Amino acid sequence: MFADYAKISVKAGDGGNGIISFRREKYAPKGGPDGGNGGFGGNIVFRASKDENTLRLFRFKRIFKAENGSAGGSNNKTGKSGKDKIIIVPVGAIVKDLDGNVLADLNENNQTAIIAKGGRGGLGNAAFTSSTNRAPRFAKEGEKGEELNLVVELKLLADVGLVGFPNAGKSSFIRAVSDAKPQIADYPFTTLEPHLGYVEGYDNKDFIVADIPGIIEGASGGKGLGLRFLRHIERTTILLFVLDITDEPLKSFNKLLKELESYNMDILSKKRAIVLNKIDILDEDRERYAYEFKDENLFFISALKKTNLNELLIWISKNL
Ligand SMILES: Nc1nc2c(ncn2[C@@H]2O[C@H](COP(=O)(O)OP(=O)(O)OP(=O)(O)O)[C@@H](O)[C@H]2O)c(=O)[nH]1
Ligand SMILES: [Mg+2]
Repeated sequence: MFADYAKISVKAGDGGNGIISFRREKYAPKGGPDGGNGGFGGNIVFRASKDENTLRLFRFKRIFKAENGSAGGSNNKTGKSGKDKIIIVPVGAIVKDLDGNVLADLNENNQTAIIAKGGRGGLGNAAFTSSTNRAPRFAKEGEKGEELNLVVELKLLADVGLVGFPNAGKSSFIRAVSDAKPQIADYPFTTLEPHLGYVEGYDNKDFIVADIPGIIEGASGGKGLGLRFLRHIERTTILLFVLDITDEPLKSFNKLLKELESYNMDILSKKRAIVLNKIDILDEDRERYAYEFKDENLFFISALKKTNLNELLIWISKNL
């Protein structure tokens, strides 16, 4: 399962019951009504956080409940409100009901949305006191909290998408420039699900980079992990082609273009840069590459050693 889609259930807290109570004081046997109201039930709240990258949380936990409100007390005491349940999701999460209606579209860091409302507390008998009924013997139950089944989707709201063959160093790059911590290893298809990294760009132009699984020749025909992850980068402004400089980058680039072309031509009209990675191993023939990639924006970096990253980040900030 890939963590960009999850079905969950939520239940907001019930309101606390109002209570029936009468003052009992020494020497005042017939005290007035003093039953307090119940407290509010807690809400189910979603909050977007740039520190969260996937919907992995929902893999093992599918049911979320907020706290119930407490019952009212004697002496006109209102019951304690139940605590909200805050569900933290990545920026770009969309919360829908099962009919597909969008309940929240969380596009910004720290944006919150109340998805299920806690029940109101019931009124205690004191609240029903009136000139005609000075000693009401009834109180109300708290309202039930809303209960919903939800679909949470992660629309990767990335500004920059990484494409490349497996092992080119896409995940290493996103690790080097952002706070994302995807796995890195020297075998293909280390990355099985998309990751987002939040990058502090230049001139306060922060941006989000999407690391997606590697693409291989034949991916458009279903080879490897196929091309389905490309939908996550369809809406990015910029594509970075991350190519291993030690492994015939021009050939790789042409193969990648072919695969992308068969997926969707529009993807090729995006602004893009060629990022030749692993210059710590091999850094020769820059002129040849400049010639081979002459119509492209070309960068030479080492994601591993964090070499020449600034220049690229500046270019991205300027081109967003
Ligand atoms: N020497 C060197 N090795 C690198 C560099 N960048 C990545 N690597 C290594 O290349 C291997 C693959 O790196 P990843 O970042 O996992 O590559 P990826 O493109 O995310 O690969 P997939 O997730 O499998 O598509 C790892 O062993 C990295 O340590 C680099 O700049 N220099
Ligand atoms: Mg990877």
